[in-house]
Formats: sequence, C-alpha cells, structure tokens
Amino acid sequence: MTLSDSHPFADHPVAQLARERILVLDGAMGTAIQDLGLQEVDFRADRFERHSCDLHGNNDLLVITRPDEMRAIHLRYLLAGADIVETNTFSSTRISQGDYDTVDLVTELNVAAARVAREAAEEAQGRDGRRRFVAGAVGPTNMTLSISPRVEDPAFRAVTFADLAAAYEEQIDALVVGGVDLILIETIFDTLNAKAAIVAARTALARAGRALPLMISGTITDRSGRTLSGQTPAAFWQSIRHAQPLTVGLNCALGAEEMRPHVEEIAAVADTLVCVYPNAGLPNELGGYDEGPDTTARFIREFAESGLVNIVGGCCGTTPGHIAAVAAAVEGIAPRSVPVRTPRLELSGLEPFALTPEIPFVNVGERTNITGSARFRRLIKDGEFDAALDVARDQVDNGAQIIDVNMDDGLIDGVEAMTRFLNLIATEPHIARVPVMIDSSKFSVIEAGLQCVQGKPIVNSISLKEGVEAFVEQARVCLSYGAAVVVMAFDEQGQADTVDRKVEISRRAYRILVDEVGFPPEDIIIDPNIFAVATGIEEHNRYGLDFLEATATITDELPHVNVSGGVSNLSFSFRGNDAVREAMHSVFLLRAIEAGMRLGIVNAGQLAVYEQIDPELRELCEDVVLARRPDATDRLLDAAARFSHSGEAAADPAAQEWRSWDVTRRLEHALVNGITAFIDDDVEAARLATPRAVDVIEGPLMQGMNTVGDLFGAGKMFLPQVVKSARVMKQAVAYLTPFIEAEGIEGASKAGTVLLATVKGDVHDIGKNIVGVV
Ligand code: THG
Repeated sequence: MTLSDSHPFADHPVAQLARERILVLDGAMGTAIQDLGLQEVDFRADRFERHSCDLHGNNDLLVITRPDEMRAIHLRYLLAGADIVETNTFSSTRISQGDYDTVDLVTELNVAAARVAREAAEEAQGRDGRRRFVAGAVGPTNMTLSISPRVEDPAFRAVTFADLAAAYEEQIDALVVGGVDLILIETIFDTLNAKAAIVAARTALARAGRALPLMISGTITDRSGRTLSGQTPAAFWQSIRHAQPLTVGLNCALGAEEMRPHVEEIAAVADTLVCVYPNAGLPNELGGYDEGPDTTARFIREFAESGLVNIVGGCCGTTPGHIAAVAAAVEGIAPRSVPVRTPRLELSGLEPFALTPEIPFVNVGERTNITGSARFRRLIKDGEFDAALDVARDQVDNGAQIIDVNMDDGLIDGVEAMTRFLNLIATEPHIARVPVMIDSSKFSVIEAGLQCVQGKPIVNSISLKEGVEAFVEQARVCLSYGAAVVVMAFDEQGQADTVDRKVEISRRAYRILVDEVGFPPEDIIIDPNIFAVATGIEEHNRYGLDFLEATATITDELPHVNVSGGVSNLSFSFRGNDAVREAMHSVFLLRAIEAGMRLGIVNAGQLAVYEQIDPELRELCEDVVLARRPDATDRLLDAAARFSHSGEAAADPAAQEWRSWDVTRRLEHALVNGITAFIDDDVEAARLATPRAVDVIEGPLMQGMNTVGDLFGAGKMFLPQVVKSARVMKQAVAYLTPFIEAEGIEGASKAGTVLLATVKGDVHDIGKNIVGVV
C-alpha cells in the first residue's frame, strides 16, 4: 500500500515517485560549510564589512555572502543521488538570527537560500534529466516552548507560541517566494515548537495561495528514546498528524544505529511516508564525525530491507560520499508500505493514547476545575499552584486517563490561569504523560490553552450556541492545533433537553464539522448533556434516560464519533452526600457505557463499584436514574441520610512508605522522583547527622544525583524528569548554604568554574542551557 488516495498530497510528484522507489534526501550542510574553512571575513564579504558583531558561525548568511559555494554544496549532493535538497535556512528565523543582530535579513536569507537551492536543482536536472525538489528547511530555533530555562520558575517561558509562530510565518512566507517545493519542519526536540510551525505554515501557505506539502522530522537526543521535551515517538506523531504531512520521521542526534527502534515505532503508526536522515554517528570529542559512508549506508540499507522507510538521507557529518553510498544501498529495495489507519480517537500527552475497542470507558479527571471544586478554586485564587498540581497528580494516580482543566471564574483571569497551570503541568512528567482536556466556555481561554500543550488535547467545548459561523471558525482553530473537540448539544435555541433535540443538534454539528470543516470524525466527541435528576421538578426526571437514549442513537448513527458527559452533574441535588452521589454515578455509568458512552468527566478517585453498592441504595438510585417510578426521588431522599458517609479521610502524604526509609535513601528518592515536599526536613536530618553541612552535598545529595545521572544515561529517565531532580537539588543546596557559610570554608575544596559554550543561535544552545540548569 502506498499513500492513501484521501491524503491531500497523494498525487504530488514526490508521492508519485515514492511509489516506485525509496527517495533520497541530501546530507549535512553545517559540516560541509565547516569543511570550507571560512573565516570571519568570508562570512562578512563586502556587504557586512562593518556589521555590529561577529558573523562567523552564522552559516545561513552564506547564501548571501558566498552563494556560489552554497550552490556548489547543493549540487554535489544532487549529483551524488539526492532527489531532494534542503535549503540552508535552518536558523533563518528572527529568533535564531537575533543572536547575530541580523533579524532584518530574514526575508532576504530565505528567498536567497531557496533560489540557490532551486538553481542547483535545475542544474542537476539539466545534466541527468531526473526531476529534483527543494525543501525549505525550518529549524526548531534556539528556544523551547515546553521547558522553562529558569529552574526556580517552571511556569516561565522564554518565548510565546504566538511570537514563535510569527517568526516561522515570516520565514515560510519567504521560502515560498523563493520557490521551494516542500516545507521541512525539522530537528524537532519540542513538539510544541513544531505545532507553532504548523500553524504558521498553514497561515503562510493560505496567504500565498499555495498548497505545498509539509515534511515533519523529530529528533531523539538521548537514550530515553524521547524527544528533549519528553514525548515518545508515537506521541509525537499523534501531536502533529493533523498537519497531514507528506512525510514524518526522525533526523540528527545519535546516528542511524541508535535511531533504529524509534524509526520502527513511527513507521508502525504513521499513515504517511517515513523520511529518515540520521547523523553520521555521534560526533567525537573534536566535533568531527567518524562514521564513514559505508557504515551509514549499511544501517540505512537495513532500515530499507525492514520496510521502515520511504525517503532517506543524512544529517550532521554526512557528506556527498555518504549520500552516494546511501542512494546505492537502497536502490532496488521496495519502499515501505504505508499502513492503513483505523479511524479512532487518538490523543497524546508525553505518551500516546488510543481509544481502542479494549478500552470500555475513559475516565477524564474532573477535579482540576475551579467551578467544580471549591478547594481547587481556592488554591488557584491563592496562587498555590504546587498544591493545585497535586490535585492533577492525584487524578492521574487515581486512574484518570485524561485531565479536564477549567479556569472559568468571574474573578480570575482565565487566560492567565490556564496558561500558567498548563505550563506547570508541562514540567511535571507524571501529569503531562496524559492528554489534557481544555475546558472553558470562553474560546480565548481555550486558544491560550492550545498554545501550551505539546500533546494532542481535547477542546471542551464548542457548540452551535452562537450560530454556524462561530462554530465553524472555532472548529477550524481547533483543527489547526490538532485538537479533538467536545461538541455540546447546544444550538441557537439553547441546550438540548429532549432526546430529539440532542440527536438533531448532534447530527447537524457532525455534518458541518465533517463536510464543511473537514474535521476527522474520530476526533469529534459529542456531549448530549447530563443534567441533574431528582431535583423535585417533574420535568427533570427523565434527564438520565434522555441522555442514555440519545447516546445510543448518536453512537449508532454518526460514524466514528464518541460520546462523553459530565457525570457528576447528574447528582447535583444530592450535594453533600457523596455515598448517594457515587451510587447514582455508578448505576448511571453502567447504563451509559452500555448505550455507547466512551468517555466521562468523573471524580477519578470516587468511583463506586456497581457490585459493591448497598443493594437497597442501588435499587433506589436505579429508580431515580432510569425514572422507573414517580415517587423515586422522594424514596431516595428519605433513605439518603442512612447512606451518607463523610468521605474517607484524605490520605496522609507523610504516611507513604518511603518516608520510613533512612535519610540517605529518602534523599535519593526525592531526587529521582523530583519531590520537594519533604526536602528541607530531610536535608536538616542529614545535616544533623554529619559534622559539616557541606558533607550532605558531597555525600547523600551527590550520591542521589549520581543515581539520576545513571538512570538518565541508561535511558530510564528523560529530560523533564532530570530537570525536576535539579530543582530538588537546588532547593536542598539553598537550605544548606547558610549553614555552610556559617561554618566557614576550612577543609572545603573549591569546585572550580565550568565554562559551557555552543555556537550562537544554534539549536545546541538549548542543550547548553539545560546543562546549565542541571
Ligand atoms: N460536559 C462537559 N464539560 C463539563 C461538564 C459537562 N465540564 C464541567 C462539568 N460538566 C464536569 N465537571 C464537574 C466537576 C465537578 C462537579 C461536577 C462536574 C461536582 N463538584 C462537586 C459539587 O459541585 O458539588 C464538588 C464540590 C467541591 O469539591 O467543592 O459535582 O457536563 N463537556
């Protein structure tokens, strides 16, 4: 099987060629430039003779100052067998160019780079008659949207989504003017950066009236097998699939051999072409690459023989020799066949989530909602974000597979609170593991939320409340960020409160989304409204039943949609009596799941097991929920007090087992798991047990950090977790510092100074900053 006919670029010339054979992408530009041995004067040429700062290292500038050499590099790759060349524009955004004081050159750089690549492609084509393509390279920039560069302020971000998207837009506008055939968003270490590039590409291409395919390439930079910002390869794919890229894959980093399992993971799930272009192995101590063409080609041939790839090339350290060897190695080997995807709801946090038939029901945690929890509301109002994060963590620990986040409150700035909370969640790998449901009745809050999550989230919610136009517009925005949507059964007339209205509005919304917006039907979640029953108002008695009947019809009739609902709404009239509420939810859920409801917003820690409910209470609740008798409400009310329980005492965090361990092990546990809650006490205990405060750092704390280092080296921790460890360490050291100073420095040895450096404006700047943090 090749690219499905429904793919928007199924007939693109690259897609057509890719049916016949494995295509070849070019090799490294950066190392080819290094080999030219250019000096500062070469980078400047006459034009920038008096530029305000050093330009050496600003490789992208060479398309203006040394265009002939750049064209020659492209041509060598093309003649070595490359079908596609990448423009020399990896850092040609105003963000990366900022380091060289050359932001005003962005448009010129991209246009010129596209032109030299185009000229080389045409020259090669003229020589041997084979069609060539130019891919406009869009790098990750030297900023990251998902990680805070400040240890002490995890919610901080060095750049906003909007600014990054604007910078990408400027770059892509110019690449299109310069005449590229494809847009290659590459070396993605943070998927949120890539999402900004995708939004930018959509805007820029629409403005230019051009439909160019996207190629999207992530990078796995350490042995954890995750991106720098913590996503697994499959989660990465789910996050960017909405862009319908012509290719997805991996590049750079640890070289072909280490990349193998990650390529396999993507190749198994991606229903598009797979493009892979590894480094020539890892760089050596001098920044050179030792892996020769034959070795790289041997690894890539094995990828091809295993049916993993459609396009192959090289990244850092590869040369025209490597590309010639790679082209020869894959010649005659059949390209990977593109798997056919079964449409189903697929989401991601740091890890992928797929709603497979084996999953009967998805718990969406309701507690991180300021309208749904007095406690959470107080925490947000008081700025107690750490405790608010614990609420999210508890939901995940209690089995929530998704967490609903809602910051709607008249007295709170929703955009601000949503941004801050989601940015904090992004730095908590245990929470960020699961997808987020962004819940707000204000679309501005939803869009702010969409700009904070690197996974594929759910928007909760959109509806026909304000008419078709607003609905379509909001759906398009959700689609551009790749979010699934909850659609409330709500229209211009109001909330649907009968079976007929629930079904009719759902049908109408579905048709608009699928036919008019092009929304994937499996990303549509219908919420037919769960309203409170047993309110004493007779018209409310059938609300439970109405939901069940509507759910059955909707799931039956509308292909691939899922149904969800806010389960706790049902029992509002029994507020204060959790035993009765839980029983009502349980009997309702049993029926709702039978009727086809696949997701529910619930209190994940408070789900009663149907069989374990007192049979009398269960019967009374069923009478109410299923409207089985006219006096059902009165009977449940009469009995309710007998079943009331005040709820279990909140679990005492200090009672956890690890708190009973000896202090060295407690410190190690806190470091490995990034727990700051007890660190001051534990450090104090360790200090009292040693002669000098500095011994705590040199002893147990360093020992704990060594464990962290070992786990990271073995791929058993990933970067955002290590950053949390660093945060714990920093707090421990801050606690000890006054004691160390008071004790004087006798006998203490000086640690010396560490100098960290990378190329300006380069992606490795991020690595350097993170090392600085750690
Ligand atoms: N559909 C969709 N989204 C929704 C809802 C829905 N989001 C919000 C809500 N409804 C679902 N979430 C909750 C969260 C909490 C409660 C009910 C629904 C709840 N809270 C207790 C109360 O108010 O009595 C909590 C009390 C406290 O702890 O302070 O019942 O239907 N798409």
